[in-house]
Amino acid sequence: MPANLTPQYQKAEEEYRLAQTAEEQVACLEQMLQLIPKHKGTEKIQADLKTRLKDARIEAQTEKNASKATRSYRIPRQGAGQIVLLGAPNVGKSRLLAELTHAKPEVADYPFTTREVIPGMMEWEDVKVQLIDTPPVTSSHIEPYLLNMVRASDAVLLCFDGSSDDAPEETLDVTNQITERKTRLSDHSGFNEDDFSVVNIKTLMVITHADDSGLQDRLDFFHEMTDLRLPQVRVEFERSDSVENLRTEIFQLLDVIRIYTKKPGKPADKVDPFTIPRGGNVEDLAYKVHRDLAESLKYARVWGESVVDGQSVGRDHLLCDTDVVELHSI
Ligand SMILES: Nc1nc2c(ncn2[C@@H]2O[C@H](COP(=O)(O)OP(=O)(O)O)[C@@H](O)[C@H]2O)c(=O)[nH]1
Ligand SMILES: [Mg+2]
Repeated sequence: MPANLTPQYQKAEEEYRLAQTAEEQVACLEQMLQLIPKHKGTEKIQADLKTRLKDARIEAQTEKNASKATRSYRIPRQGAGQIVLLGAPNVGKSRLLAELTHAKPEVADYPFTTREVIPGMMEWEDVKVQLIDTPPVTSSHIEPYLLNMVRASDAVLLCFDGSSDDAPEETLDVTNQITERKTRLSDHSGFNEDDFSVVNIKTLMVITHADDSGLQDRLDFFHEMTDLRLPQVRVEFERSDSVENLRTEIFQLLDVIRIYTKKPGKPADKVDPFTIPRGGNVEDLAYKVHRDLAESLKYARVWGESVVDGQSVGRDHLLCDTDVVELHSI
C-alpha cells in the first residue's frame, strides 16, 4: 500500500536528515510522527520512526552528559549549505579548501597530511557555502565519524586525481567504503523512498589536475570498474579561471535561490540573502527566517521578476532567485 507522504512530511524528513545533534533529531522525529498520514500504508514507517525517536532520546541524553571532546566532530552548519570533501590521499582536497576559502589546511605532496576535519567558507557572489576538508579514505580505513557527517550534509565533492594512475582504483575504494554503509553517492539528496535506512547524497566528482593528458583514460578506466555515474567538473588549481569555474559549479550543486528580506517602509537588506531550495515558496523563506514566523505568517509582499513590484502573495507563492520579500504576520 502506498504511503502517500505529504510535502510537509517530506520537508520534515529532509530536516531530520540534516539534523546535527540528537536533540535536533528528537524534535524532527516528533514532528514527523505528528505529520505522517495515519493509515495502514504508513504503519511500518510509523513503527520505524518510533524506534528512531527512542534511540535519539537516549543519544540526546548521552550527548548532554558527554565531554566536549567527544562531540567535537560535529561542525555547526553555516551559510547556504554544508558540503563535505571526500577522496583518497593526495587528490587535492586540502588544496581545494585552500583555493576556495580563507581556511589554511596543510597542503602537501605526501599522503595523510590531513588528519582532522577542517571547515571553511566559500564565497560565491553574495552567498557563502561551507566546505569541509576531511582525512583521506582508503580501502582499509575510513574515519568512523565521516559517515554521519556525509549523511547529514547537503552534498559531497568526490575528488579524483586526474594525474594519477592509481586514481581509478583508489576512488573506487572510497565509493565502496561509503556505499557499504547504506549511503549512496547520487544525483540527489534524501532518504531512499523504499528503504528508510539508506541515504542518498548529491555528489559532484571533482577531477583535479585537469590538464593532464592521461586524464580521460583514467576516467574511462574508473567507469569500466563501476556503474556509478556522477556529474563531473574538472579543475586545474594552477589556473584561476578553472578555480572560479569550480566555485560556480559548487554553488550550483546546492540548487538554492537567494532571497533578500526587507522590513515594511525600509529598503531591502541586499547584503546577506537567505537561501531556500529552488522551487521553494514564501513559507520556506519564513521558516528560514524564524520557525515561529512560518506559523504566524499571514501574507508577504514581493518585489522581483515573477511579480508586479510590491504584490501581496500567500504562503504558497513560489519565489525566484534575488526576489525581495517583506513578511507580514499581522
Ligand atoms: N598542479 C596541480 N597540483 C595539484 C592539483 N590538485 C592538487 N595538487 C597538488 O597535489 C598535492 C596533494 O594535494 P592535497 O590538497 O594536499 O591533497 P589531499 O591529501 O587530498 O588533501 C599538493 O601538492 C597539491 O598542491 C591540481 O589541480 N593541479
Ligand atoms: Mg589533505
